[in-house]
Amino acid sequence: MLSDIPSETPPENLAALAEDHYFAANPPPKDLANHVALAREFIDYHAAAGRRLVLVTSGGTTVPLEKQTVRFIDNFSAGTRGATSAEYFLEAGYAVVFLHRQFSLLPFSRHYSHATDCFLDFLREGPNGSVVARDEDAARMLHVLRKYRDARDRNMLLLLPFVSISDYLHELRNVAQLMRPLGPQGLLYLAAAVSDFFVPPDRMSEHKIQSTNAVDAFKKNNGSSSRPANEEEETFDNFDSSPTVPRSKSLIIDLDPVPKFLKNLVEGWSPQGMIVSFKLETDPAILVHKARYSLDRYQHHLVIGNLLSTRKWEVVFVSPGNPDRWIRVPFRKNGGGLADTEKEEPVDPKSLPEGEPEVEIESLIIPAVQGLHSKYIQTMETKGQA
Ligand code: PAZ
Repeated sequence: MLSDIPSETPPENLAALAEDHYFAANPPPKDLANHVALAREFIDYHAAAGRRLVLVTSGGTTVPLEKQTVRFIDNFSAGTRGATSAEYFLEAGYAVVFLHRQFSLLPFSRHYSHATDCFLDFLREGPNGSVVARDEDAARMLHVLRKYRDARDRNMLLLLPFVSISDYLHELRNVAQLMRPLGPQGLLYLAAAVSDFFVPPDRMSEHKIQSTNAVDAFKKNNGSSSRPANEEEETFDNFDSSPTVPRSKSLIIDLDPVPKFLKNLVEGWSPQGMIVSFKLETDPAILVHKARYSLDRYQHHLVIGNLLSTRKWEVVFVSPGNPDRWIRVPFRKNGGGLADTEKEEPVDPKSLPEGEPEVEIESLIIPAVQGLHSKYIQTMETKGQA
């Protein structure tokens, strides 16, 4: 537990101690060794080719409530940002490690895996019992298929799934450390929606949390009956006169904060790679402030701020020594006129047109990140650190 760390510990040792405590207490995912082997081979292959490589994290992390997990806390992220960004990074020539929430959106297949875009809707029966793409969808599907095949055939994309917050952190730490030989050619693009709270293992129930007191009575009676030994006991629901209706329990969940490992990532796991984090907020008034605060606190290279309601329309780049830079897809306002894409404050969500933007904002974000990455590599080379 973090509370075990002695209070007199010097601040510079706190991050390392918190890391040791967390990773010792929270077991790694069962596939970690396999994922590490795959990632090592992939990274070494691209490092030997002198290619840029990006780790894209994507999707939400779960917070299990039980060790044998039946219930967990989750968040909204479908992995759209991560899966879409991965495609544009591939287009820009990067090799991509795609660390994603299991069953969230994947590069390429994302075009056909949504409930609204079921792949079956794009198919029709062809001649002699065959199945072919519908004529109106064939050209686009062929375009996506070619890009997918190219990425696969040239070994440019490695998919690594995670589920829980601790799986994610174990995977992130290992992959980031494996990226060290890439030096500044390595880019970490952290778009996953990572939980800020979790149930520490020493407070986590082994078995499914019970919703009634029936099992307590059963255990008290040494397994002979679920009825209370004494009818006076408050084991049964007092709104029901029948003594066979167990009392329903309320559930109070006490969550600890997840340690912030961005400092460890920047200073220890991947000290030469360029690190881009995302900051999600819902209140436009605090977005830029929170992004700037994160940058100052962790001393990394870029924070991309976005608001839940407008994240497909605009983001803000916050980086050291630069003015905030808003990146926006061009759009016509609800009222009709073309919106000011240069505006230096969040758009009013009410002014946005209905539905999805015509341009994917990642097609603007990735070239901008690539430009900053080029500058970063140059600076590191000048400093003699590449
Ligand atoms: O997965 P998605 O496309 O629906 O959402 C993307 C996002 C909002 C999770 C991402 O852009 C982001 O902000 N990630 C970091 C979230 C955070 O502050 O932890």
